[in-house]
Amino acid sequence: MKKSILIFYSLALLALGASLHAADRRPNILLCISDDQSYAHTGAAHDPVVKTPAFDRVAREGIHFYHAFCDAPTCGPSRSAILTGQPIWRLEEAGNIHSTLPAKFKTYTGLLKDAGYSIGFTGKGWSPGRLDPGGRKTNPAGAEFNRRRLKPPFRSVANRDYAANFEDFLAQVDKDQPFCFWLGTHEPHRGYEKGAGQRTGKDPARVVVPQIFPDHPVVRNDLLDYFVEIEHFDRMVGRAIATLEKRGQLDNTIVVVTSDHGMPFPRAKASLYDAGTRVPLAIRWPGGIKNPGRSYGRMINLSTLAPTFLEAASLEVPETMKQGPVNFRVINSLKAAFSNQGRTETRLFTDPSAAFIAMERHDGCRQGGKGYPCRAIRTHKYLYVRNYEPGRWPAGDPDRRVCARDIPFGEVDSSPTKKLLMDNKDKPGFKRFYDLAFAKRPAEELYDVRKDPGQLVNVAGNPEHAEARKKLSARLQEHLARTGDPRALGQDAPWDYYPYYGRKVNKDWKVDPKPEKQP
Ligand SMILES: [Ca+2]
Repeated sequence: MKKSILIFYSLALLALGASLHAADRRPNILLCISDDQSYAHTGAAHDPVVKTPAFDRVAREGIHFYHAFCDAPTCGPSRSAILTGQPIWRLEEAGNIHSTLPAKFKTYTGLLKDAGYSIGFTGKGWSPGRLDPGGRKTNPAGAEFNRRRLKPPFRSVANRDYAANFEDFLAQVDKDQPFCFWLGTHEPHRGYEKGAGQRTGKDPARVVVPQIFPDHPVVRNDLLDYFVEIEHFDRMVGRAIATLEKRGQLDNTIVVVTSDHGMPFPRAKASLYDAGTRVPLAIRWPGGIKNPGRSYGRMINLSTLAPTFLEAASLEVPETMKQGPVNFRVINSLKAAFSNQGRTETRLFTDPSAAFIAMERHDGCRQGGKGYPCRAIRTHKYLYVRNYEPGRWPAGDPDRRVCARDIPFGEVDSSPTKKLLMDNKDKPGFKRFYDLAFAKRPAEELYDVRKDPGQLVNVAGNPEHAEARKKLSARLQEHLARTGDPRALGQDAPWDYYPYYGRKVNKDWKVDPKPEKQP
C-alpha cells in the first residue's frame, strides 16, 4: 500500500515537474522599438555612417527582414496595429493619431498576461493619445517601468534609462514566469540637438542623401543629428541584450528590433512612400528560428508580430488577428519565415507577397479636423497608392491657422530639412523637392520601384504600366474589402470626425461634427 502511494506521489511530482518544465519553455519576448527610423538606417542595411552593432547582431544571429513595413506611418496607429495584430482600418478611433485604443480590441500583451506572462514597458509604449476614452486604465504595452534616469548624451534625448528600467522589470518577474517587455525609446523622434552628429565626429561627406532631398549641407547635417539618436536607441538594445545574456535568458527570448515607422523628414513619416513606411526589422530566437543568420525578403507588415508572439507562446490566435472572411481565416504570422530556409534574392521579383499600408488623420492640420485618407499596396515591383481625398493637402494645409499646432504643412515635423525646402521653394534645385514633399497628389500613384527606388516619378498614367495599375488597384480593393475597410466597402468612414486629443496652439481649431445624413 505504502509503496503504491509512494509511486503515485512520484508520478504526480514527475507530472508537475513536466508541466513546470513546459511552462519554462515558453519563450520570453523583448520588443525593442525605436520612434521614427527608416529601414535604410542600420549597419545591417549597409548605411556607411550610422553604427548599430546591436541591431546588426540580432540580424546576424537571427533573421534580417528587409521588406518589413509599418501598417501606418504615424506613431499611435502603427503601435495600435502592432499591439492588436490588425490593420488600422479595423481599429476605429485607433486609426487616428492623438486618439485612443478602444478596450474591445484585444492585444497580444493582454492575451499573454492572461496566460501568465509578466508584461511591462519602458519609454514610449502605446502613444500618443488618451487611454481613458477607450476604456483602458493602463498602457496596453504593459506595466510602466520608467523610474531610472540617465544624463542624456544630447540635449534632445530623453533622460530615461530604458535599459536600466528593463532590469527593474526583470527583477520583479517571478522565477519560472515568462515575460514580455516593450522597450520603446523616444529616439530618433524629433527634435534633435543641432550639430550633434558632426560634433561627435561624424563626417557629413559620407552621408547617403535619400533621393527625395536636395544634396545640401543642411540635409546632410540633419541626417547626422538623426543618426546619433538611432545610435542611442541601439546602445539601449545592446545593454538589454547583455542583461539577458548575463542572466542566461537570451536564448529563450524572442528579441525583436524595429521601429514604429520611417524617418521624421518631408515625404517620409506620415506618407505612404518607403521612407515613411519601410522599417528595420531583425528577430533573434535560437529556440524557434531555423537556420539563423539569413535574411528574408518577402513583404510583411508589423501587424504580423502579434499573432507570431501568440503562436510562439502556444496560445490560440483570436479571430480578429486573422485575415479573410469567417470560416476562411488565415493566421498571418512569421511562423513560416522562422521555419523555412528563406528565399533567395533572385526569386524576389516573382514573389507575389505584398504589404498594405494606410493612413487617416495623422495630425490636426486641416480645417475641421480632416485627415488625408489613403491606402497602399507595396509589392517587389511596385508601390501603388490610392488617395481618397486628392483635393486635400497631403502634408497638411500650408495655412498654419488651420493647423491645431500652428504649423504650415503640419503633417511634417518641423526640421532644418523642411525649413530648407520651404525657404527656397522657388529656386531651381529646390522646387522639385518642395513639390514632392508638399504639393497635392493625384487620386492614384504608381511607382516602378525597380527603376525608381526613390519613388519620385508617378507612372500611374503611363500606358506601359496600365496593366499593372489595374491589377494592383483591384488587388488593393479586394484586400481592403475582405478585411472590412469601411472606405473600400462604401460605408461611412468615421475618422474625420473622431475627437483629437493632441496639443492645440490655435485654440479655436476643432473637429467638425459629422454632417447629418441626407434622407
Ligand atoms: Ca513615431
